[in-house]
Amino acid sequence: MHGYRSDKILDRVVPFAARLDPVGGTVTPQAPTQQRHLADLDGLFADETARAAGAAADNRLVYRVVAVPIPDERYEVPFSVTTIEPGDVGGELFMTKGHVHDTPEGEIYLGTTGTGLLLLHDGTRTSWVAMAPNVIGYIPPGWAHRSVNVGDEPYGFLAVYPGAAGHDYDTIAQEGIGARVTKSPGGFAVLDAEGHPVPAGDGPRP
Ligand code: M6P
Ligand code: ZN
Repeated sequence: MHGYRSDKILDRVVPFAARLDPVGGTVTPQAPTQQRHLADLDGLFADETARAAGAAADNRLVYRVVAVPIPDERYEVPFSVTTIEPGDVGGELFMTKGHVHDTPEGEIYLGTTGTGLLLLHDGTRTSWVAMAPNVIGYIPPGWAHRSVNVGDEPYGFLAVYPGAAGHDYDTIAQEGIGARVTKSPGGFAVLDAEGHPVPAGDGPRP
């Protein structure tokens, strides 16, 4: 029995309900939308020449993140909807930058539109899970994660994560995330650095 807490730090956000618009890829109320165009994604795709050419030509939007106004702070549980457009750079499918959490917190994704793939890497092992509306993807503590649109429509998902998690982009930028996802005749291929297919995750292993 601990009783109620009156710490000011626990009083940053009052109770509220948010509304998810899966088709529009939004949550309301919302903080300013974060957009990532080709020009913002220097070094992300293997074919940097194709990325730079695309940025100079039409600078397409690759993905955007609409978040509720909950701060990324300890004890809070922020959530957001990310929408990745269909497309590719030199055959490599549109994806998020991807990140590792600064503190090893887990995260939950719920697919809302289209089809995607959640790619995960823990520094040694690489795995991925197929995402679609109503599929819940689990990111275990310590696993880097990146999302990829493997379909012809926008791929959207709701993400829920501990506010203290933080976003480390440097580790993936320097060491990669174990695989790249490319267009293939059968749809898509998940290939490691040697060009070998990476098998999908086979379910929970508690
Ligand atoms: C999800 C969450 C966010 C993340 C966003 C975009 O909504 O995981 O925390 O910021 O995807 O991914 P990234 O930060 O890797 O660009
Ligand atoms: Zn995360």
